[in-house]
Parts: sequence; structure tokens; C-alpha cells
Amino acid sequence: ENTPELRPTHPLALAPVVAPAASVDGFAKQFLQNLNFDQGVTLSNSDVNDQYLALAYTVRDYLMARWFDDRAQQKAQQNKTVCYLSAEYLLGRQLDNNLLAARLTDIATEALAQCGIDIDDLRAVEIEPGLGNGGLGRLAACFVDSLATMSVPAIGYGIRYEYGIFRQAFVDGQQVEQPDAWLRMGSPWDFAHPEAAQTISFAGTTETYDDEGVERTRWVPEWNVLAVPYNMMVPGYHNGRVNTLRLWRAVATNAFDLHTFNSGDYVQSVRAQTFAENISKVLYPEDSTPQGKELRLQQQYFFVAASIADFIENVLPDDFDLEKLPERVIFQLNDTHPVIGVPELMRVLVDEKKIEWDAAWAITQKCFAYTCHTLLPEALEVWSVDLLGRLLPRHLEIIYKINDAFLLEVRERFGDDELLIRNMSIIGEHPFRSVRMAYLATVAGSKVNGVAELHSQLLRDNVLKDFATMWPDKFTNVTNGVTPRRFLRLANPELSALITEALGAGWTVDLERLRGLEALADDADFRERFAAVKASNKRRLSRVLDARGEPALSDDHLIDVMIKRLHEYKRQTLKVLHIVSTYEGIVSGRLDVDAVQPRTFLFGAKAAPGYGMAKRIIHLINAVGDVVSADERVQGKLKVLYPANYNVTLAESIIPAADLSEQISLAGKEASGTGNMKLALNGALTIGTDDGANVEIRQLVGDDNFFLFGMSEPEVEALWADGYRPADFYQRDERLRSAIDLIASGAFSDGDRTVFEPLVSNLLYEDRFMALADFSSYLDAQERVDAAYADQDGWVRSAILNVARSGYFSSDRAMRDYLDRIWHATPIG
Ligand code: GPW
Repeated sequence: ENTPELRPTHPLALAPVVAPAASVDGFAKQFLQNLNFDQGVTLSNSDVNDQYLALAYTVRDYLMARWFDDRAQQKAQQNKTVCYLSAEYLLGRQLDNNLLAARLTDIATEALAQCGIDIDDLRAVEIEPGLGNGGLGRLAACFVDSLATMSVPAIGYGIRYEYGIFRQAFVDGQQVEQPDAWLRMGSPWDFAHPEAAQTISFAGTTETYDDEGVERTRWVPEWNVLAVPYNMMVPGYHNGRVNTLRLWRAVATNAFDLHTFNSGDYVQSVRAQTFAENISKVLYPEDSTPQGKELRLQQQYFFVAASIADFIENVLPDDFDLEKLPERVIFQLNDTHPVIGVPELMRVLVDEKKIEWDAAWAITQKCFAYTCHTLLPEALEVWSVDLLGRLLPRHLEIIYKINDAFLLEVRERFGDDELLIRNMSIIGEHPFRSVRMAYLATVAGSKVNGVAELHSQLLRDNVLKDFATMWPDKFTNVTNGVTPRRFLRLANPELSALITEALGAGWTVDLERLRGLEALADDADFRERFAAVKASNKRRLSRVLDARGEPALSDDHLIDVMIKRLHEYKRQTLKVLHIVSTYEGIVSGRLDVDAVQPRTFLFGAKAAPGYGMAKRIIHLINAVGDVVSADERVQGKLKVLYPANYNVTLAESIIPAADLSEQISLAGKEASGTGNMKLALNGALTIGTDDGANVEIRQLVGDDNFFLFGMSEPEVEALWADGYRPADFYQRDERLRSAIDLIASGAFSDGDRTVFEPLVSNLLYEDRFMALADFSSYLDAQERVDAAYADQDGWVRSAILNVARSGYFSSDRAMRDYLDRIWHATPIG
């Protein structure tokens, strides 16, 4: 605001910003300059981290001019901006992605080589920003990539956690968590803008006052913090666009220590600042299981309030007529985490901008849309009225008022059906009075979408049924997608080269072109080359694992991959039962060892630190792995590998090497899945249930190229309604009995039967996710896998068809669907 009007006269100051020369010499010059003047070292004195940072700064320098342009254009044009509000962005490493987007990979490699540096050594030191838990956070990262690549004016808003998702280590097979100090070695990809900070308030009271004859309400907060934006570049692929990811960091205000905590003790009041700065300190590591912690609500309000204020004050032109806000913005709510933005926008419009309630509500309803990512009741966020009212008293009043009007509408529509009213109310009464954030989002949003066809259908039929009856047109589906740049072009360079040779280069931004590979599935020569790429990717993964101290992969093994968060509904336990059963079958002689394909079972998964059962399952996987991998009786045919600290970087090595993709959640529980898409796109065949996006994958790749098993969602419902007794399945199925008995006997815990007892009795007497009911169907499907893998030619053919038919799962397509069905925004020219 207080920036003085600049009147430059120097010719350099008047010239447009230009990127360094896009040549090896230009790059080397800029790199050495950054090494000297930013890192403060000479080339001969520099270490690998200096070199990495100087390289990152250099890539940034090339993108900078385009970034300036795009922000200026965004402000000048009257286009609608997509503001993606997400508490998580699981970005993965930045260097390679940005080199690729800016077409600098070859130039940088050569320039560094001429400086005596192997660029791979620099790649290896980058710490990925793990600002998310899993699928939901990674989806947000794919979406901002696609929006930039499609030239859609978009801003990703989120939180710059000082500590991202914890680092996982195993001690005696059990998970221990270590802090993720990802900023320790510097953060070359973001820019702090303290001058653009927003003040975010909390707590206090509300009061009414007379505003020239109009009674208005205002919030008198008790304390506040500064939200400082950190901007990251989001370069589009080969289109010269650079969008912005704006992540907020909490910093104490002066008012904070002087006003609120002033006790005359200076040292104490400075110490008290950490209270405010805690807000962006750490990512909550619970995936799909909100804990209702006050700090988490602080985080949510903190970033959403800052983002809305930022958009209105800094992105819109001055004196913008807020009645027209819906023409200029859509705030997309990534699950319920940002839903507190709804009452916040109402507060801004009504209390601050003095717009009349009904008009403000009409604006607000057009400015938000809501994506739901779950069906699990325990994942649906609620905030106790107590807590919310204490932290955000004005927002609670606004929520009540929204609810009153909404329930009136319900009465008008459905009559005085008190049960229905209680069920639909934004305020729940049991087990404590709380705000149901998914309902608030549904009432406020212009659209509500699920993330796969089946999921959207189940939302309409079950979770949000009454709302769908009331507003059928509000509900839509957008099946998730993944960015082909990171998950094919970068992660699988050899397959990418093969595809480009076959189809030309356009597939990276038009993934449906992969269809062209269908014809080549019948070409023996192409199959051989495709198989050679898979083999090479396995060797590459083996080197990556070796560097982490893991055993090497055997060349002839089928690589069977289950990579995803550890959660009971995803059923890692079912996978373990398959491993144990196969092992037990070989050892007991029930199975002919020659009929069993050599396999490596590869797991990657973190468990929420407070999720006891998930941690026990991790322990079991490691315990079974130790025994099975070492037992000479299986002749090296079964190996279990569970590298610690699965993250985006590791995923990029595992996915291209996978033969088999395990997508085995209980039908009706996985909203979509996105790992399933990445694996199919890289030529893994799926063994999976009819759940989430598996349904669409199977429809596209064809039944012959997919191993379906398990109950359908209606069958699951029917079995529950019938009274599910897992012990009956145990009694009836000998294979299942042997596997469970072996675990219970202590065979994987040095004879100690107590270690896995809670897990075993949970399976036998509860088994919420019906692993036992699907076990025999799963084992049969695994036999089909073994038979199919024995025919290598047929397998490779299916793998090629999986790649050829996965183009639909590009996040570019997902963005097009959001644009058409929800956002009604257009790319800029
Ligand atoms: F519970 N998902 C996730 F819906 O990764 F909020 N974290 C979460 O907290 C939630 C969902 C939430 C995942 C879904 O489990 C997965 O099926 C989906 O593919 C992914 O979100 C992206 O939509």
C-alpha cells in the first residue's frame, strides 16, 4: 500500500525483464553467478548443496519473467480465477519438474557437466516438500500442474508447514516418526512476501452497533497473527505459463506480545510469540481421520481467511464491485478442510463490506464449490460448537443463521418432517453439539462433486441423499486424474521415449493419444522393447533400494506393489493373508512350488502416529517379511520388501517398475484412488475390487487386462445387513484358517502369541472391512495372476493395453471436467 510511485530513468530499469540466454553458456554463466553471489562460494569451494541451490535459483531465473507476465495479465484481464483451497499440497521434488517445464533439462545437464558436476548428484539432495498426507494432497499438486499447463488462471492457496509429513523409520519392524525438517537446507523455490501479510484474528466476542441507523454486528477479536505469503512458481509444461501456489506462514504480530501477553516480562512475551507461530508449525499426519484438535481449526481458518482477503485485496482491481465476485472467482474447497471460508466470506461481505445478508448469501453460494473425497463416516469433519464458538464466535453466529434459513427451505420443500430436519441440519446434536462441515459445504456450494463415478453415486444415494433430493442439479462427478508430466514423462523416461518414438511428442499434454499404442500391443517387436523398459525400470528401482540399504530385486520376480497410506479400509491385511497363505502353502506342500511365480511383494505406507491398529499391521508386514524372505524352503521365490518412508520421490521409482497394482479396498470405501491410475498408466496390471476409480479403470482397460475380485458394493451392504460373522469364513475356508492360525501361533513373532493377538481377534470377531469375506475370491484372483504371468507375451500385451487405455486419467482431463461442469472458467489466450 505504501509503495511509492516509481519514476525510473535508467534505461535498464525501463526495459522488460528478460530471462538468461537459453543456451549452455547462458545457463553456466547464470549458474556460476548464483553460486558466487547467492550462495557466497566459488565453484571449487562449493559443496553439493550449494550447487543444488544455485541450480534451483538458475531455473527460477529462467521462469521469472513469465511469472511476472502472467501475474500482470491475470490482474489486467477480467477472467475468472480458480482459487483452489487446500490444506495439503504433496508436491514432490521440484527441480526436475521445473527443468522439464522450462525445456532446460538438456541445457542444464550439459552446462553442469562443463562445470564438472553430475546433475544427478544434485537431484539426489533435494528434499521433497511433503506438505500433505497422501491422495488428497497429491491430487491438489496434480491439479495445479494441469491448470498451469492448460493456461487457466489459477492460484493454489494453502499452508507452508514448517514440518511436513513425518519421516518414517522402522525399529524392530515398528514405525517410529521423526520430524520432517524440510526447510533445513534452504528453500529455493519459494519467495516470502512479508509486505503482503494479512492479519488473521481469533476468539473474543461479537457486538451489535448502530451504523447510521442500521444495526450491524462486528467481531471484537481477542488475538491475532500475521499470515505471510510464500509464493511458489507453478510452471506449465512447455507453454511458457507460470501460475502461483501461495502458501501461508504464521508469524506473531507485535500486537500479539505487547497487547495480549504483556505482563511486563519482555522475555516471556517474546517467548509467547511461539504460540502464534505454532499455527503453521506442523502438518497433522492423520489421513481421513480428523481429530477435532483446536490447532487444526486454527490452521484451517488461518489459511482460508488469508486467502480470501488476499484475493479480494491483491488480485482483484481496487474498488471492485463485490456483487460481481462470482464472475471473477471460484473457490474450490478441497474436502471440508477449507469450509470455514463460507462463513468467513459472509462475514467479510456483511460485516465489513456492509452488503445486505441475502445479497451476500447469493454471492457466496456462487463463489464456492465443494469436492468430497470420502465415504467413511469417521472421515466427515465436525467441529464442536463449543470449540468453534470460542475460536470464531462471529462465524458460529453466521453458521446458525445460514442453518436457520436452510432449514426453513427444507420445511417449505418437505413439510414439517422433524426427523428429516434433524438429519439435514448443519448442526448435529449427538454425541455432542457440532457443526457438520460437509453439510455446510453442500448447502453453500454451487456444486458438490465426488471423485469417481461410483463415489459420486454413493454420495447421492447415501451420504448426502436428502441434499441430492432437494438439489439434484447440484451434484456432479469429476473422476480424479494424475499429471502425466510427473508420473509418466519424468518418472518413466524410457517408456516415455518409447511412446514418443511410436506416437510423436504430443501425448504429454494430450494423453488420449496413448490409444495409438493399442495397435502396437500385437507387434512382437514393440512388446519386446516394452518388456525391456520394464526390466530396466526394475534395475533402476533396485539401485534406489540398494542406496537405502534394502536387498536387491531379483530380475525374474513379478513386482507386486501396494503403495498407499496404511488404513484398515485399504486392507493391507488382506495382502498379508495372501502372502502368509502362499508361504504356508509352499512350506506345507499344499502348493506346488513350481506353479508359484517368483514374486516380490513391495509395500510403501505410513500410518497415522495415533492409529494403533494401522501400526500393528505395519509390524505384521515387517514380521512376515523377515520370516518369509529368509526361509530357504521357499527357495527365494517369495520376497517381501517394505522400504521405510514412502513418499512421492520413492513412488516415482516404484511405479515404473511395478507389474501388479494392488487396489483391494472393500467396495464402497475408497472414494477414488489415484495410485491405481499412476500404476496402470505405467503398465502395471491391476488386481482390484469394484471400488473407487478401479471401476472406471476396468471399464477402460477391459476385463481381460484386469483381475477383478471381491464383493460388489451392494453385496457388501447385503452381507452387513445380514449380520456379518467373520469367524464363519474362518471356519469354512481351510486356506484362511491355516494362514490366520500361522499368524496366531507366533510363527512371525518368535513364538510370542500375544504380539499379533489383537490383530487376529479383530479379524475374527470384528473385521469392519470384511477381509475374511473377500479372502477366497482374492486368492483365486491371485492364482489367475500367476497363470497370466507365466505367459509373458500375453502379460506384456495386457500391460501395453493398460498404458494405451489410461489416457482418460490425466489430470488435464479432470481439469477440463471441472471447467465445464463446475467452474465455467476459461483458459487465457
Ligand atoms: F477423508 N483422501 C485423502 F476425504 O487422501 F478427507 N485424505 C483424506 O483426508 C480424505 C480423502 C478425506 C483421498 C481418498 O481416500 C482417495 O480415495 C482419493 O483418491 C483421494 O483423496 C483424492 O481424491
